[in-house]
Amino acid sequence: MRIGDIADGVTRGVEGIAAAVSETFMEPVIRLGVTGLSRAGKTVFITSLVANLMERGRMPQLRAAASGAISAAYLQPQPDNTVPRFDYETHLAALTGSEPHWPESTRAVSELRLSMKVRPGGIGGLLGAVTGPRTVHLDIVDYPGEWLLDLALMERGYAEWSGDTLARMRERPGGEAFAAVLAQADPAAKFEEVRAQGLAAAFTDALQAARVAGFSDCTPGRFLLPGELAGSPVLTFAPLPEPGAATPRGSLWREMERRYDAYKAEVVKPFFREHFSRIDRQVVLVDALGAIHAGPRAVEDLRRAMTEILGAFRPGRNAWLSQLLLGRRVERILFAATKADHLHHTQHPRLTAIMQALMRDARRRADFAGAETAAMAIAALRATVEETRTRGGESYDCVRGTLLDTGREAALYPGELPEDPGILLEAARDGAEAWLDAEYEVMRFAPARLTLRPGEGPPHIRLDKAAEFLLGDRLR
Ligand SMILES: Nc1nc2c(ncn2[C@@H]2O[C@H](COP(=O)(O)OP(=O)(O)OP(=O)(O)O)[C@@H](O)[C@H]2O)c(=O)[nH]1
Ligand SMILES: [Mg+2]
Repeated sequence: MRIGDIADGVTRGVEGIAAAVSETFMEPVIRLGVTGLSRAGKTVFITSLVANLMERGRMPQLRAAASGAISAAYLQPQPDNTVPRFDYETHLAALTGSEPHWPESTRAVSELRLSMKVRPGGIGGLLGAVTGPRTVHLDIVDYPGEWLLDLALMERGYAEWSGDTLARMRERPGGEAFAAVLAQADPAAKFEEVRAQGLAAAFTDALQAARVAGFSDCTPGRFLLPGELAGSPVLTFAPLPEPGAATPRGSLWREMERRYDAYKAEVVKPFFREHFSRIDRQVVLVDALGAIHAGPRAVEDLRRAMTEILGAFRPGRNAWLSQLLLGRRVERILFAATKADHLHHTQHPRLTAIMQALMRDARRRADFAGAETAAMAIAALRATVEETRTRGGESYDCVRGTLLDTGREAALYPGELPEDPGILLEAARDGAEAWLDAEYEVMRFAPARLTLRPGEGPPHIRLDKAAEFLLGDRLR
């Protein structure tokens, strides 16, 4: 075996030991991180992507699928033994069964391995004829975007974090209720567990209220998604106003500070070390339509969250992270606005333009260079069909689907996004309370009942284009 073979990662049809060795060491692996804030569409995205990579009839814009270079794709046991497996079969059954419904919300990191047989150059490709097909493993890792936003905590001590968080909460839903609980606590008084629990519970409620109202950055991330950490000291703290004088030992402030530091050391760090540091390609799913519906403040908050997320991928920004990554870095990052099937296709370019403007801004602010980035509008699972209706002599481009709340069919007009994304983003930046001259309806459709032909995955919008950006170069 020549060194060149190893470097190319090409598997040859050799037998015996050489084949076993190649299995372990030579088959290329792409580690694709899929993230987004809660309800952004991660589970639906992964399920539909995997289904559409296994049955590639609806993936013309993924070149390796269109050319026939991918000859087979199949699930295999994942490499990480202690990470929960992404429950593909259950999620697919939910989406494509006889009573289609959206999958359950997921609360933690999970992983799935899809292996693909790839013939370089596609069917009849000269290279493929020489080297034979090789196997490319795609390891998909689903993790909450909230965990990524926690990186901002690493650079801040408890006092600074408390100050920032209290200021931010004042302007958000839930902030007042928390302030009322806070008013009864004296940071310099002796620490009492019950008081700490009350504060943490009120703080969690406020984060939840902000999330429900469409705000993106509701960190610390595990307060919303505690999993098995629920009730533990690392999740039993809250921001406090800094006492003027030095805080005595054993005070509420001191213990809260200690728990905040423990959260960073024992929750945030392990995630970045064990999961984040190994990602090659990343898709960040964004419910941009949801934020637009929620109003200018939510859009401004989304913009800030995107900057923070991009900042996490910027090598060198954070000394601790740089040391962890040792020069490794994510090669491509896609920001995808999900649920584009809520809009008629005539409005898709506008949603894309909004995403691109948000991303440009995030790149500029995070002073980002390095990874290739792209922004687009997609729907991982198309739940609607398009319809143009006329009323009062005007025609409206609508989408039709089954309403989630009533189970009835309806054609809805979502409102019109502006042609110039600057109009939305400027109103957001200026702190406007509401959009001036437009309203955007939020829609909740149930997944449509499907009859899939052999060779076809579930219907989507531009999932193939997203896959081409994320994986295309590694499948040629
Ligand atoms: N119309 C439409 N709705 C979608 C699509 N993808 C997601 N949704 C909606 O968004 C909701 C959340 O999608 P999920 O994939 O569960 O989102 P998630 O990011 O995994 O959410 P958590 O696990 O709770 O963090 C779904 O229940 C759907 O209502 C899509 O492609 N089209
Ligand atoms: Mg999920």
